[in-house]
Amino acid sequence: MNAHSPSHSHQTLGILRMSAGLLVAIGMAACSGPAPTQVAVAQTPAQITQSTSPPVDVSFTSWLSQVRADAIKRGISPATANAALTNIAPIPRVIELDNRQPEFSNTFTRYLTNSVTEARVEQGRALMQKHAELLANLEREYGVPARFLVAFWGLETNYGRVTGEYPVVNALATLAHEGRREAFFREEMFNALLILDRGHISLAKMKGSWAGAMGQTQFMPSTFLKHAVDEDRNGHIDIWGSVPDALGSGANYLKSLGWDDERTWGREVSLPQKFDVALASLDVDAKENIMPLSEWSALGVRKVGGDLLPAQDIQASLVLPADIKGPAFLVYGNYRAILKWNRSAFYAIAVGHLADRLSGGVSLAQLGREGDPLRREEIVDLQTGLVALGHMKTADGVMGSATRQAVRAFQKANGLTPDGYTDRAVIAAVKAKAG
Ligand SMILES: [Ca+2]
Repeated sequence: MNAHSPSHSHQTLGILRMSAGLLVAIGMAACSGPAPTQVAVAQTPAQITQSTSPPVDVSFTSWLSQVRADAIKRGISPATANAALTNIAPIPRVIELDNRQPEFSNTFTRYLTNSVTEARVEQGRALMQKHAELLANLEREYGVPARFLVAFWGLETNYGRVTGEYPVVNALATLAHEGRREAFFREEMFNALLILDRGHISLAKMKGSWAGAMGQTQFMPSTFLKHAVDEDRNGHIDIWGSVPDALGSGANYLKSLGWDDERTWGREVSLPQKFDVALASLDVDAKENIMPLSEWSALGVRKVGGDLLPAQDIQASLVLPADIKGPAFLVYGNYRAILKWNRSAFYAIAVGHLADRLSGGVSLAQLGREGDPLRREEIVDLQTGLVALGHMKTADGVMGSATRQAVRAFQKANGLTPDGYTDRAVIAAVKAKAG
């Protein structure tokens, strides 16, 4: 399971993100177009503080005293448990965000344009210079190149600028009490208490996203406990305020996810005129048709611009995040390491592409026009038709792997290009066929 997005992301190709930085990045984009409702507008601390003094919620209060007792039984000091779990109330905004269903699907072009901006590239390059020594040490110590560490940093929190303003224990208590995923959030809440107990951060400074992702790397408390490191060796792991601790923790985490320092993440490629588009992976993990670069070469896949692919023994799969006319990527093992950080193809490509840009790479060649985001009802319509035609089992309104596979099956059965991509023409064709 993804280390910091506890829900939704297992099915989506980049729709929901709970980390503070990306939500704001998407939020800014929403100003210029139809506003996707998955946008979480950042709250000011004042709004959040206000929401913690509502009428007393009896069920929450009695639940909380039980949780407090459990925490102490589990070895959390009474002082920490009492300070963190007394006089708090559910945060209504957190429940609202947790229950929110996206009204629109995101499009790759929109996502990439908003997450890899020129400003972000420039700031990232400047920060690579500023922290050159630290980054070189981290690369030596953990085997993760500077450009990737800085790319994660940029996408998660806009380089530490937007780390979330929700009090983490309170937010996690809200989600655990709400009950949809109680076991997960309850455990994360205990983990957060353990971090407080160990003195890494004060209760007042333990802030994060509404779902409990913390600090400049947006680690969930469990990820913090397993992978965060005291890189500046001052006795505290401070992924909120210490850049060495934040980036060192990110590097240590990526190392644990199997980062291969001999390789990059993948590359944009160009496909030949005649190409079996069904070779593209539709599952989120990009594990279909993994083949050596030499085989992709033999099929006519080239670097953007027409040069031959590197003559190296690299296993790669093909990802088409938009339709067949959009950009194509051959992705390697590190792409899947990025997916373990956040299981979203859009995110993984954005990290890889931002890393490339930070080290002087050019913009994507085939980014193309920005497609229209699909409304949730349109996705449900499509799925209802696909269910009727026997291509999928249930209509859930989420554009995930199952839907893409079903679309591909429909396309194949009807002589259409099987890229698994949904646009309004495909929806119309499915509806016409399903009657
Ligand atoms: Ca430290």
